[in-house]
Amino acid sequence: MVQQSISIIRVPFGLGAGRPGSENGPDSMMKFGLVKKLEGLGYDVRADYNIRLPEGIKSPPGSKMKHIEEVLAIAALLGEAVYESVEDGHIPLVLGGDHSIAMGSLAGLNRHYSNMGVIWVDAHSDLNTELTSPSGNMHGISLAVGLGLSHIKLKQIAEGAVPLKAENCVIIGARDLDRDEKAMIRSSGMTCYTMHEIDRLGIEKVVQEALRIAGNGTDGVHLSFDIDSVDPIEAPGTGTPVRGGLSYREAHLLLELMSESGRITSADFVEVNPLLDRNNQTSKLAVEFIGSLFGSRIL
Ligand code: NNH
Ligand code: MN
Ligand code: MN
Ligand code: MN
Repeated sequence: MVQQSISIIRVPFGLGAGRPGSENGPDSMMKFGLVKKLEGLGYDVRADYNIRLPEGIKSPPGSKMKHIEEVLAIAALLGEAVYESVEDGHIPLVLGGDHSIAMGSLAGLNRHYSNMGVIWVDAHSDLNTELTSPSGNMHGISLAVGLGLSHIKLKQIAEGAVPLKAENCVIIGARDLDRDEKAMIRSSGMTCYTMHEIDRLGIEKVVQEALRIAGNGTDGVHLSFDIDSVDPIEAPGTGTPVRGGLSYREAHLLLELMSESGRITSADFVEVNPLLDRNNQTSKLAVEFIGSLFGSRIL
């Protein structure tokens, strides 16, 4: 991290997911000491953004993608907030909410950075489109929107935003991909480190490669961290848990290596669902992991 001030942007929105609860993620992470943790690491922390759905926005019933109007309205507001905070010289830290909100982060950041890399840490690839989505849930299409593969374009969320370059996008932790998503990964030219590659190469090598790919010729690297990347044994409080995920130690090291690299310029932490959690362990884990990203060390 190059800058010293963090702007926490809360997005209590969960309509992009298939089950309710992730809208309580931001409050829960705040409640378990996020601000104190970041201040303890020496950052100046502002938490003045709370992105809420304006009155009267409601998708017509029966549309294939559920709550599309709500998702796009939130994304536009979040895009503004992210853009403003990064222009003001702060590091945007976006707390979800379900992963559909990443469309807003990507669109807003795109107005500031001319060529941004993205590291997407997730059990899923979020590369469906309105044509391929098996669920109709908007959180399953957000990376496709970022890459310009959907009918929904970043520029309709934030004026002037351009699609990400696939060659600077990396997925880490994938283990539940839909058929059309697999085809999308192959044809787009992006890099995807599945759990299989992590098992074989080791997380350290994977993260170093990811940072190199996302950082190659880019002027910023956004980390979009879906908590369902972590094994459900450690992170049960999430809407679409998939076994065989990142261990506590792997996720921890991944975030420490990102911190050490100094390359990460913004981040999302999404899909924490307090309603599905056990003893708030997932919220507490997310706070701890955010600490690792921002430089918390054992010694
Ligand atoms: N691929 C599935 C879909 O499109 C699941 C997506 N769910 C997620 N993504 N949690 O991270 O609905
Ligand atoms: Mn996701
Ligand atoms: Mn996921
Ligand atoms: Mn460590």
